[in-house]
Amino acid sequence: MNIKDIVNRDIVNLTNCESEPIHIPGSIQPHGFLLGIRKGNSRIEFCSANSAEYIGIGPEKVLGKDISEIFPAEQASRFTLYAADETIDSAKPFVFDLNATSFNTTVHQSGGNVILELEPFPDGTLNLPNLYSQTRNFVSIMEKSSGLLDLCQEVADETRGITGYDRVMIYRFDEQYNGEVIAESRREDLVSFANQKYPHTDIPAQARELYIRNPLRMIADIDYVPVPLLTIDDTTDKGNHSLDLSLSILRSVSPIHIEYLKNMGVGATLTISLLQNQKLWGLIACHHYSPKILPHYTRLSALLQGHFLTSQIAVREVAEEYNIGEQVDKALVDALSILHETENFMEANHKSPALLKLANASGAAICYEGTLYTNGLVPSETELLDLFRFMANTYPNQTFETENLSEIYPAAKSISKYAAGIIYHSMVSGENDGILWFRQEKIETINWAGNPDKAILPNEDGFRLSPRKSFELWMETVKDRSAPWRKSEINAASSFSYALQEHINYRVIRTQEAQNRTLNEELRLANKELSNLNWISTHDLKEPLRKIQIFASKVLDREDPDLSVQVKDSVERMRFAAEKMQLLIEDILTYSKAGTMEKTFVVTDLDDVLRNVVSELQDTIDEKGATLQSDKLPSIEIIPFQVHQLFINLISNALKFVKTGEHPAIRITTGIVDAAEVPSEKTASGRYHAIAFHDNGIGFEAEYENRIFDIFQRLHPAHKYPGTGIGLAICKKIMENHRGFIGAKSVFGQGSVFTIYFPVA
Ligand code: BLA
Repeated sequence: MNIKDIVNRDIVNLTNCESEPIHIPGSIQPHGFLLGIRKGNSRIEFCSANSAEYIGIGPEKVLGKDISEIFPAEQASRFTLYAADETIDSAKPFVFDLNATSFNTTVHQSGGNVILELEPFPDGTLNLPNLYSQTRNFVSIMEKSSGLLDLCQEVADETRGITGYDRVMIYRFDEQYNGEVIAESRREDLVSFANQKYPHTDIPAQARELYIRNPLRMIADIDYVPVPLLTIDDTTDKGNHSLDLSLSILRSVSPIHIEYLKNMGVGATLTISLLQNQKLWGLIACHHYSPKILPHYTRLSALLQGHFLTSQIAVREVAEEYNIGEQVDKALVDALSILHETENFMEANHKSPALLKLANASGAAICYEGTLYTNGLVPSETELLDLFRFMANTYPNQTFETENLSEIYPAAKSISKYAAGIIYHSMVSGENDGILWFRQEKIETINWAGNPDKAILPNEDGFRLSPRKSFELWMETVKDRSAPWRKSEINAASSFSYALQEHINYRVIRTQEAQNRTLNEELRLANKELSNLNWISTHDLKEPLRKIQIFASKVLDREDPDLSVQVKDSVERMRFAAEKMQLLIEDILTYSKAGTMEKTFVVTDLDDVLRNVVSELQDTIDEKGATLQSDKLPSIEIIPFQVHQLFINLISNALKFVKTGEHPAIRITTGIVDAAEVPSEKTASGRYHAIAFHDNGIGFEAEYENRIFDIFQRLHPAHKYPGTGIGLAICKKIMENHRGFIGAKSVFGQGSVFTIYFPVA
């Protein structure tokens, strides 16, 4: 019979350790020996090379034999029953006795094999732990420790008490599996590792994977010589003879890791996985500075500490999140009340500490109408302006947060000291405006307690693997990164940003209101001045004008033969000009009165108004041989004297602008129309009485349809059609006073239609 070993001799080094198949080393640690049988069979297929040291029988005599040929038949048949169970309870290991030695036998299935790991009881007795007192202790710890860190400290102390290791650490992973020692219980003379940080590469992915499946590992003596696993070399069998030792307790450990521990001066370790949601949350890592074999039941007690701690992690983390959330909320409330109490938060309160606390930020900056307002630790002004510009372009009208700004903004590498992580909210007040909260780079914020230099022993190959190197690597992996933002912090920052935006909007409205107020005041003064002007035009202008007219008339009436024809002509022109000026003054007066006079609305029958107007204009009508025809007009609420004026103006125009040789024919029609039919750009709404004045006059070009209502707008030569150019402007103002409109349509040379629109009550 030929025997071969199944040792994995692939060379592992620092560059390929991620792919080292640590679950199939083909060797074990020597503090026990290993046997392997096929499932449902009792022939021994695998045997570790050290069997003779424990049972006095070498592998060449063990391999190929039945269990019952090595151990007493009674034990062998009990074992067959024990191993047939689908789930083997590790709390009840099998015990083989041979030559007055008891072997604690841990049994598990691996693929098609059943693996037996036999360890002699180190102190010769089977020491059952006092689970009752262990549990009672934990419950009291649970009650007295308030936070997660307290609890970890207690568990570290308790685990050291139970196991006797020189150092017990609670090691926690971050999202990238970088680790940190968050609690430590140690022999007093040892240097502390508390708060030390390690990169994720110190525990490669396949190792973490393995530790999820197998929650406990022990290295009993760092200086051990691995013991090969042997099997029968059957040349006819080309099968794969490797043995998966994932769940094994004696598995030989990766040489890389051994080197690491040696460099630290460690003699033995025990590691227990701490899981949360099927992921590795952390480890309980125990170090001893000399070899140490922990008996089976003590290992189980240590494992129980791990279970105790794991059971509390989620609850404590939620409680911690809650506490932080509460502090954040409080800071938010403070910040909001400051915001609401101040006129201009940017100017007066941007340095308020609550602004930072609400997001647990190390700095904050507001960019408002291009001006920067900063609080706490922030990059320089130019760097900030560049960053705001970048954010406004990349995330317009958005919010954004990151713990690694340089990932999206390479220029951030130079500002990581202040701005490794940011929360950003854009604001609409001006170009590039927004608010930023900053977090420093993690490295900057380390409160360094453990000195990694102290955690190494001198070694001739230059500490290739050592905590010092690890720490440098950790710094590389977390470079330019801040601690991640919590949900509560992100939410508080949002709430504050929205409130700040409102604050700014409110300020804009307030400034506009103030501007409107000043404008109104200016308008009021202008109006007052205007009515003074009216006063001047009526009294101060009219009076001298009247005198000019009187004296001109006197000169002309005297029929003085001494006056030359030329002088008479000049005086006549002077009188005419004065008359025109008087007319103009009167019209301006009417126009301005139309705006300023008291407006009393009375329900009036427009037919009555029309009748009065016609009788006032009767002479002209007769003189021009005009005809006037009207629909029945409605009764509406109007300012009667103004509408009288309006009708006078419209009908006078129709009588005035006639084609030579024709008699004016005026037709007034009425109806009700929708706002859409009213010729106004904006404010028409509801329904309107539309009253149209049609004439057969000279009309005007379509382009004048709007301008015709402007003051002093004249379309026709004054000598032919005299007037001041104010009449239609007065009509427009009157219609405005009635919340109505006026419009004009015409075909040049064929007549015009002027329509007035009164809102239907
Ligand atoms: C495994 N590395 C581990 C383990 C720990 C550490 C806790 C689990 C193994 C065990 O149960 O003991 C790391 N141990 C630490 C750290 C401290 C500690 C950080 O006590 C700090 C106090 N290791 C490296 C590098 C590589 C590496 C650079 O530092 C690879 C290039 C590999 N570490 C490595 C491997 C394992 C490991 C392969 C698996 C060991 C095994 O289970 O076989």
